[in-house]
Amino acid sequence: MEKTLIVEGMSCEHCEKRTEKELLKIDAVSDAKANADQGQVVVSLSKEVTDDKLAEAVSEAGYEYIKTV
Ligand SMILES: [Cu+2]
Repeated sequence: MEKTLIVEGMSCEHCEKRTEKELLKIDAVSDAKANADQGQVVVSLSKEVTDDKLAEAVSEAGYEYIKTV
């Protein structure tokens, strides 16, 4: 399963890596690909995870989770 997160505040490759790293700490997240230009992160999930949990990781990285599409 894949989810696309809308995230504000990422501006470069460094930001992308920070966000991906935090998301990958979540057990259910098997892959994370952030795109600062588009303000999106695509996460691959091996099992169910709440949007709250994903939002928490984004916030931990220092960026603003807007919504999941
Ligand atoms: Cu950056």
